Amino acid sequence: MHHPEPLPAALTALGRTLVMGVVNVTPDSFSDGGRWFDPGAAVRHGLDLVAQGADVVDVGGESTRPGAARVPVDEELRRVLPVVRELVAAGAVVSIDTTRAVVARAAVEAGALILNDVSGGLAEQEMAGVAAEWGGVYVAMHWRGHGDVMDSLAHYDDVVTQVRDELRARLDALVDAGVRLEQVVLDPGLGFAKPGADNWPLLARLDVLQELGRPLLVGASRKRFLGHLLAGPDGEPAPPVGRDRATAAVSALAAAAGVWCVRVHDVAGSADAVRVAAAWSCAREPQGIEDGEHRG
Ligand code: PMM
Repeated sequence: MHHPEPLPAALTALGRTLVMGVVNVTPDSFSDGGRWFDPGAAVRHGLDLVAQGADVVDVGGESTRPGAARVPVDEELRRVLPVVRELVAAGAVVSIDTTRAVVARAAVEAGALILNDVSGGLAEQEMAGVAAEWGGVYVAMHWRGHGDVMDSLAHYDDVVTQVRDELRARLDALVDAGVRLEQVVLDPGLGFAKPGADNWPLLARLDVLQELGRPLLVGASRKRFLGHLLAGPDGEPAPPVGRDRATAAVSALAAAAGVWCVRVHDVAGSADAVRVAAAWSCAREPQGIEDGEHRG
């Protein structure tokens, strides 16, 4: 396998939280179900997200929504590979959202620079081997099981310390399998085996997850807990697209807490939010303002 380009300096030197825009090449995602299922539409959408300020485009071919059934591997490959290839050719920094080693390998061969595994290597043992051999950025998310069972696995005594400890166990297992610590980005896995209020302590105590010493990615975008927060007087959760402003607010707060990246569907609001957070923290160190991209 070829070794990855490092992330472009233009990304690593930004001095702010990155924004990852989501392109779900699926007919059934909970948040944007079916809108980008056609490869041409998916590529156009990815490029739109870049134009709106996405630093990275995350391409996924399998819905992870609660209750979702698995997609056959051939179908997942058929969905994502043309989209990854075209976005890479157009100059986008592409991340591949998959739990499958075969898909991960094909996508990085096609030029993806980030491997985003919502199972953190638990779904397929071979994934760690692919990440290790390849050597690029590997996002390991907190996960307890696939979409069909995950809500039944949502039992916590203390969600923050348990997620931290389960992520630490993943980190150790990945390193044992040959992945370098410096490759790994960790993610609390909001909404995954966490249907409701358990998501808030995770956001409020990102510092506890930061104890693990790795950069964090946060994916709150359009998730159920935001729908519940914004429920109308009848108690009906706000619909997924009605959660975008709240998502941008989470992005601002997560950026202020120092996360490496936020993963969102609606990029424009979060692109502004991470810039606000950067200018805010930069103003604590006056000399930083002179050099930052957020001058003025
Ligand atoms: N959430 C979804 C999918 N992939 N990847 C990471 N790293 N973190 C997340 O929170 C995450 C993810 C949920 O599915 P969606 O694409 O339908 O929002």
